[in-house]
Amino acid sequence: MTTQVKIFGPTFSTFVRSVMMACEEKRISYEVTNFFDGQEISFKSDKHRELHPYSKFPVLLTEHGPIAETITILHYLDRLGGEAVLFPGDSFEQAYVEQWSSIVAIYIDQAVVRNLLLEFAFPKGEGGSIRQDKVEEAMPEAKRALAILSEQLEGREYLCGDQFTAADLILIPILDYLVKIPLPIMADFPNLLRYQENANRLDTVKSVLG
Ligand SMILES: N[C@@H](CCC(=O)N[C@@H](CS)C(=O)NCC(=O)O)C(=O)O
Repeated sequence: MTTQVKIFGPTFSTFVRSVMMACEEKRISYEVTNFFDGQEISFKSDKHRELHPYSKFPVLLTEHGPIAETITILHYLDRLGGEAVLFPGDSFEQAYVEQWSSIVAIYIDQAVVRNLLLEFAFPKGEGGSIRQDKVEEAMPEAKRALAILSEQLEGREYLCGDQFTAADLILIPILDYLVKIPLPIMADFPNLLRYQENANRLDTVKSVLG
């Protein structure tokens, strides 16, 4: 397989991981890089802003040019063809996957990643300590997010039914971090634990998250 796409962004980013897993699932060869047009791009630089107006990652670097925003990137990769389909089904079913992809990427990400996980990953307290007040502040919304996911997973193997979709690609890297923090926040949600354990057995997930 020759490299078809390059992914700009750090591999610790949940969204970068979603795009990496999408490439694995679709068997599209990829490379994660900090280079564009032979030039190293530093985060938040003018060049980064040219790739994404809000200097976010991932950005997919294609032979036609850069594409930003994870869900858009997943749609693009899906349209490249291949056996696995990230947005499967008829137009209603595809919209349902898109709906849950957005819910996870916007609301779940805010409540779980931005407000809670980032405090553990990049602690901003005195001497680099975790700010417990920020953690406590984040807990109610994080638990509400997990309750919403747990309810959606009732009677479903994957987020949108019995097929692995783009919505799962966005959710799984978030849960992977969540089970690793020293807080038993997932323990109250057996549906989520079951889902996360099953996800860990998938080759696509293993190849990126280990
Ligand atoms: N809506 C964007 C969100 C991307 C995003 O927030 N990425 C994070 C990394 S996981 C980021 O760029 N963080 C750096 C920052 O916000 O300054 C997408 O779906 O791709």
